[in-house]
Amino acid sequence: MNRRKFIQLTGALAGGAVVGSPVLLTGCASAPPPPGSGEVKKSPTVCAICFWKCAGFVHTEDGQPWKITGNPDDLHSHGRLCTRGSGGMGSYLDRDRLKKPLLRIGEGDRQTFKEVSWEEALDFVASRMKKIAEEHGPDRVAGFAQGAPGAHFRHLLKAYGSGSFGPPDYAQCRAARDLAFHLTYGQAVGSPEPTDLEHSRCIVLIGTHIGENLHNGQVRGFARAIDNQATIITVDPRFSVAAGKAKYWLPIKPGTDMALLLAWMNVLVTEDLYDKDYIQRYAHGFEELAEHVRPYTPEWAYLETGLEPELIRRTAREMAGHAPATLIHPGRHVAWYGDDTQRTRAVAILNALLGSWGRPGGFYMPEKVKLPKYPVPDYPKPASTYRAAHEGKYPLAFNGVSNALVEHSIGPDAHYKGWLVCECNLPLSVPGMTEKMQQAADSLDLVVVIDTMPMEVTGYADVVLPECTYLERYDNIRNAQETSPSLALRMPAFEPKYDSKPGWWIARELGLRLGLEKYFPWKDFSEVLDWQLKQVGSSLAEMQKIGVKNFPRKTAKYIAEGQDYKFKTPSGKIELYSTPLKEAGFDPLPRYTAPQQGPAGHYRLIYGRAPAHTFGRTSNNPLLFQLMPENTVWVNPGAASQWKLSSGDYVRLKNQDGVVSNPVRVRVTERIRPDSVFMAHGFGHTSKHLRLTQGVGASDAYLITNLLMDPIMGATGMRSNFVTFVQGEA
Ligand SMILES: Nc1nc2c(c(=O)[nH]1)N[C@H]1C(S)=C(S)[C@@H](COP(=O)(O)OP(=O)(O)OC[C@H]3O[C@@H](n4cnc5c(=O)[nH]c(N)nc54)[C@H](O)[C@@H]3O)O[C@H]1N2
Ligand SMILES: Nc1nc2c(c(=O)[nH]1)N[C@H]1C(S)=C(S)[C@@H](COP(=O)(O)OP(=O)(O)OC[C@H]3O[C@@H](n4cnc5c(=O)[nH]c(N)nc54)[C@H](O)[C@@H]3O)O[C@H]1N2
Ligand code: SF4
Ligand SMILES: [Mo]
Repeated sequence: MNRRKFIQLTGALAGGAVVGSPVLLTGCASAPPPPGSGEVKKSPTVCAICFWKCAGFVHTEDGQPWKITGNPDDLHSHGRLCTRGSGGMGSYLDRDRLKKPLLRIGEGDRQTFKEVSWEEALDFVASRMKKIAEEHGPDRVAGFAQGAPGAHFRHLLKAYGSGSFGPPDYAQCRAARDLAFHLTYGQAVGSPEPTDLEHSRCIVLIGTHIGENLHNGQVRGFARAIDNQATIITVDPRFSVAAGKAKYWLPIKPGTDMALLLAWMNVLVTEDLYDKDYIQRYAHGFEELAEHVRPYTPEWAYLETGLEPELIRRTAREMAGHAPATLIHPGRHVAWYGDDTQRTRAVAILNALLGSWGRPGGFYMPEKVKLPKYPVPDYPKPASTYRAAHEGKYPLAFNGVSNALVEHSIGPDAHYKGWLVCECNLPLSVPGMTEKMQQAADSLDLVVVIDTMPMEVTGYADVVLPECTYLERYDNIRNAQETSPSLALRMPAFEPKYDSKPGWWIARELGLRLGLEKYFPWKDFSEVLDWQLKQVGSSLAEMQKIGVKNFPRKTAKYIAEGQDYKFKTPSGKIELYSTPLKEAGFDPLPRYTAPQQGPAGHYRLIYGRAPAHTFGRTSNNPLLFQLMPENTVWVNPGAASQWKLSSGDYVRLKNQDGVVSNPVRVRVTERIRPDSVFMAHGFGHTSKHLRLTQGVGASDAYLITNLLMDPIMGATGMRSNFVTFVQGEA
């Protein structure tokens, strides 16, 4: 049964749906119960609605959902959850959740899913995995596994013998930035970003828009900086919410950011505005950099970026005036134009010129708790890793590029024979893969999807395993880098609904069936947590009460004035000039390449976050759906009048390769440049079983067919796609 037909889960399979439940339809799950009417309980959680992982409490009344609030001791949230986190109960209540394990069965030419027992589903997966291991080797199973559940399946796959992982939060998200900072400072930025926003005197946001992009700690730090009258400079072709708070909005011509960054460096160097002591003490390659940026004058940059030379000079001087408390934010979703490592290197270098790394108001030094791992044997060495899919490309990649892994799953001789997908909706989060996903699914011997919802990716599976939501399970302790070391516990507030199970349980059951019991020497994941917590003077019982435990710092938060500090780079210095890049055949200093232009009558497609949603994972959440049911396409008034479009009209978009979108509502606004259109990512779902959101709004993912790959590490640049309008029926 190799050719997989895409299966739309049908309503008939849903079973037990609470259609018309007042909680679902009115969102009154978050309304307080009448006082004193039931037993109120509160249990700690770590929010899983986005990757920021705020700690909070789930409040129940007589075991029924009431509300989720922030934990005041939590450094990620300082006690306040964002809109999405507060609406997290909707993920538990969603009537469209996956409810039972599903197995693909063929009936003649027709394929469908059959509800099966866990026993049958797990036996099936384990037997196929054994077969692949025997016939091809366990390294031929690739993992697309994200988030806290992903960690359980990465453990399983590593124990099995796989070394290929290609999660969308690598090549489609922040990996280029992390490599760039690692090359420059010997340290990746990581998450949460150690940006000392609240002490900043000047914050520069380049294509990152705190406020719509909601990560609680950052929003709070940003708000504090604004209260403290810090200068905000935003560089964005769109007038973002952050731009509304800014002293300077630089509506840059899309794709020319490198020109601006080089021109800023030019001003700092030629006007002697950089931090000389810092550079002399800590940096390597300043002479080469100074020489390199000489031709990149603001006058030169004007022709590329459309930004007045005087504005470029003035903003550079303002940044220098507040240094080192000036923060050029490193951004997060940086997979833009195929020069992403080099562009974020330019951001890293600019920060170095201002002396902001390791200084108050710039970047602080994060610290984690040294939490021992639960003892299990070493993993076997995989016979091949994700590099097999890179074909010698992307030499500095430190994880698999999802697109490359998909491509190497196509055809009878493909490297990969099986996929295990957990918490990744590949069709919407890995652009440019629509046809290739189907071709891969046609070729693979096994596709397992572990999800909470009947998202598009489930349509390619042989087996769908329904995970319970984060409110119904334990996961690994959150041990994230913060201003102070801090641990947080996620524990179940409810029994798993329907026939769903926690990820740790699913991974362990598969492990036992694969003969990997030595990697799972416990019965319940709470044993692992208790053991780990006891190594650092806490316990599961303590954490079940407090949720968050903060520890005193053991290392300094900042580099002291004049301190002899050794960076973890080959030279022990901040590498303005990068020898590792040169040795790998790349520019040791960042260079500018002009962006591709679109066909006539086309507009550059720009996308980004909306405050009420996380990607496509929340668009069917009944509580968040009410806040933002659909996305809109932002169109500049000039373009709108040319195409006779008004706000509220529905229009389809057609990209340079002829791909046509769902109808999407127009929003005519001066807040977008005339050469571009913008829409929020995460809409345009096609899975029929997402009853609220299916067919609502348009998907940027399907319109992104031209990918610009970063040759250094494989980031999939998505911002070189252009659309035109199709009116009427397309
Ligand atoms: N076109 C386009 N593509 C993008 C982006 C973009 O802006 N535009 N952004 C990129 C970025 S920055 C990122 S980080 C990635 C994100 O990529 P993804 O994380 O793949 O994006 P989501 O759409 O949120 O899909 C998450 C999937 O996990 C499932 N899920 C949610 N909670 C759980 C859980 O508790 N357990 C399990 N097992 N599954 C769960 C959801 O139902 C959904 O299927 O996308 C990248 N791709
Ligand atoms: N509400 C909400 N918050 C989130 C998420 C979410 O899904 N929802 N996801 C989280 C995740 S995983 C990530 S990675 C971050 C991503 O958050 P960000 O890093 O802020 O990335 P985007 O949301 O993609 O923002 C893109 C911005 O870049 C602008 N832009 C487009 N082209 C250009 C250009 O050529 N130059 C410049 N300078 N700007 C340009 C767009 O107009 C838009 O304002 O958000 C995080 N926070
Ligand atoms: S920022 Fe919002 S969605 Fe993300 S973890 Fe925190 S509360 Fe949850
Ligand atoms: Mo991301």
